[in-house]
Amino acid sequence: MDEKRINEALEGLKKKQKRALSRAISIVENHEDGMELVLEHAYKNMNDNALLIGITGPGGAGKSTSVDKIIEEFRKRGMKVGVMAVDPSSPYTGGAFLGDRIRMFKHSSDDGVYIRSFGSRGAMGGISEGTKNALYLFKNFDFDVILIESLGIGQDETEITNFVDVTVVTVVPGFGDSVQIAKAGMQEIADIFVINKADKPDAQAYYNQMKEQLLSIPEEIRPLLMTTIATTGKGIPEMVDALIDVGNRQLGKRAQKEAARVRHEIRSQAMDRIMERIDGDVETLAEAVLERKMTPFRAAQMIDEKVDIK
Ligand SMILES: Nc1nc2c(ncn2[C@@H]2O[C@H](COP(=O)(O)OP(=O)(O)OP(=O)(O)O)[C@@H](O)[C@H]2O)c(=O)[nH]1
Ligand SMILES: [Mg+2]
Repeated sequence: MDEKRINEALEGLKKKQKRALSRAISIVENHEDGMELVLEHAYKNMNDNALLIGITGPGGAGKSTSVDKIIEEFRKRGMKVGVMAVDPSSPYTGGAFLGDRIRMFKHSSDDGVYIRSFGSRGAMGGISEGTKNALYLFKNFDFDVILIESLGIGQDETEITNFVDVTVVTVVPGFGDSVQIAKAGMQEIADIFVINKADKPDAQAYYNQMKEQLLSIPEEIRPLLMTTIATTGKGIPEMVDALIDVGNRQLGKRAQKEAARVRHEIRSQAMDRIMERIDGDVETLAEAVLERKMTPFRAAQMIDEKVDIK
């Protein structure tokens, strides 16, 4: 283990140095030696000061462009911003990566902003283990806001909602009709719906349709509906007002949400480990089941017995 590297990272984290944050994230993301030490430190020293905002939505909706403008708006208000950009792994949106770099460069001279891109590593647009762990690291710093951009449209793909106080779903005019949006479960995860690219000609019609659709949701849990033109920044100050407003209202739900999430996280990580252990047996048993030599029920029982022994 490169103890020097680990110790430097830990010392740097204590002093809240951005360089140490970058290094610690790399250690955790790449599963380098010492990862557990870094994680342990990060988890124990997390603070709950930052408002956590998730920005999700389909590819190309303008999430990164919006995040860029949102950063500026928070900075105007004197707030420190951390950004986690979870890159979509789809080759069709490969261009976004360069975009992120250019944006990063723009804010790189500002000490109140820290931006880091993450590969989603095939996690179905969901949030990878490395990204989750990086969030613990971000929470060791003194950000007032942490923004997490991730690709996703449905409930399955937007696990991120479990980690944030406010979830924004960014859509664009023409992105599906209201039925498709309802089917994707987007209304359930969104605290705020943002129709970006409001400069498009069909934006008003799309807004009206969405507004109507949202009326079917009880008012207490109905997501806000807003429009923005991220490229010009139109609607961004209003969006930031709403983020702060909704965020403050959601703070009371944090403890309950965290308890549910921690249970889910332990379960899902344990599941992954168990899955890895039983994969070979599943293969072998599947053959026996396919040859009608055994029921799937019995196969599962056998695996259960085996896992039990260890
Ligand atoms: N006309 C118009 N174009 C926009 C607007 N916002 C963003 N765009 C453009 O849409 C394209 C995609 O923007 P991004 O911000 O990269 O979108 P994204 O949602 O982050 O995309 P992924 O990260 O690939 O999922 C870019 O060419 C932007 O310039 C807008 O309000 N109006
Ligand atoms: Mg993007």
